[in-house]
Amino acid sequence: MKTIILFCSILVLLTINPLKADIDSGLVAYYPFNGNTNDESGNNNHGINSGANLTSDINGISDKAYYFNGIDNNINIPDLEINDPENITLHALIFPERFNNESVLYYGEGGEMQIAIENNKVDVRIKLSNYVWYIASDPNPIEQRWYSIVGVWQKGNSLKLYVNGQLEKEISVPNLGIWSPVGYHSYIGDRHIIGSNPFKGKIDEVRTYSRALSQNDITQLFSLGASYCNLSVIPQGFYNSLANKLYKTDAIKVLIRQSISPFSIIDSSSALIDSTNFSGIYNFYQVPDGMYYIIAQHKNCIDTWSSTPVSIIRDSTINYKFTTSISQAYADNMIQVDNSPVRFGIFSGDINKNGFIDLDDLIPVNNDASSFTTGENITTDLNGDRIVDLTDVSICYNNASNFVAVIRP
Ligand SMILES: [Ca+2]
Ligand SMILES: [Ca+2]
Ligand SMILES: [Ca+2]
Ligand SMILES: [Ca+2]
Repeated sequence: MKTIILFCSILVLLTINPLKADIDSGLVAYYPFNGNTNDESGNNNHGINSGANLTSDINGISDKAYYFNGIDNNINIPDLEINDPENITLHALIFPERFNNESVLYYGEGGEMQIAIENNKVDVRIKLSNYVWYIASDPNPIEQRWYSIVGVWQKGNSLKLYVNGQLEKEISVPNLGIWSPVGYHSYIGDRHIIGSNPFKGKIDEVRTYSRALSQNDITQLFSLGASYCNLSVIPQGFYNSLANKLYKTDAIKVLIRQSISPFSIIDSSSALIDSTNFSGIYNFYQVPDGMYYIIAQHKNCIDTWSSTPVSIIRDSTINYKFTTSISQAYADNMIQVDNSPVRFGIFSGDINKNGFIDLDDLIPVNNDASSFTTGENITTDLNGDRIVDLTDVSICYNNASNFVAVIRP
């Protein structure tokens, strides 16, 4: 018996440890900000703090991240040497409060590479030996909330930017080494010219690597300490009951709300819903283990609450399908969109998002149909076929006739 237990323990160790080893391999410096600016990679690249204050982290735990005032705060790393750099990865968790000319993380010893925010967009940039900066910038604007940002440079290959675990931008780079300044220091929250690009907001979990992290590694980094939701939902109008799939994919936002009055919003996350299995993967960082309502939000649908509170636990995944049964929605507030297979959708037609589908929604749909409005992502295009016409009017009219509205606890 003892042998079996020992064998099982070894098996468990073998299966858990490789995961951890992956995201630690090639680590040059790691600042988890556990109450100080120490490098916990074992390489003694400790940071010197100039004015940044300890603050709460992504999980709301005090003194586990640093706040930078956007004027003169920074953390200086005097000797952050990445030897023989041909592959570099920079990572940080950030909560920006300002969106222009911010330097999140500046690697400046033996080269210049940076995570920055400029013109409302986060980017990773690198200066190569031809003195040219190469910049991979997120196409989407950044907002005032937590993000996981990863920049990966592979010499002669690519510069990639990952936001919240997803590859958002990739550019190709010439086969040149990184520009090598002498005597530059590295900084968290600014650049080597102090005060030139001070960051305003929170920074945490800073990591630098002497290797190019894979998508798999980056998914793991993004997942540390999060809880996940695999949610399936169908926006009524988008469903094609002949093809048994959506006309097009679209973004669904998920809100996590307290299970008791006043049902405060604890966290939210957006993802694209797959057009054939109707599911999206959501990560939540700010949700303590417990029971919560899950709310599906779409740009022109009725917000739909889960039938009951659902258990959410850190480092685990919950699966929730609004699509399989009408009773998955609070007060059965959905509509059947297919008989074969049986599927349910959230009501389409709340154009002004006030919680009711009525004449105030029908009028703009009707107006856009009269003027033959076409294009991507039009709010009045209820079935997502890029044209506003009678089909959209009839979806809205039917739901308005039935006085469809948000039903919630
Ligand atoms: Ca931390
Ligand atoms: Ca069907
Ligand atoms: Ca409305
Ligand atoms: Ca349409």
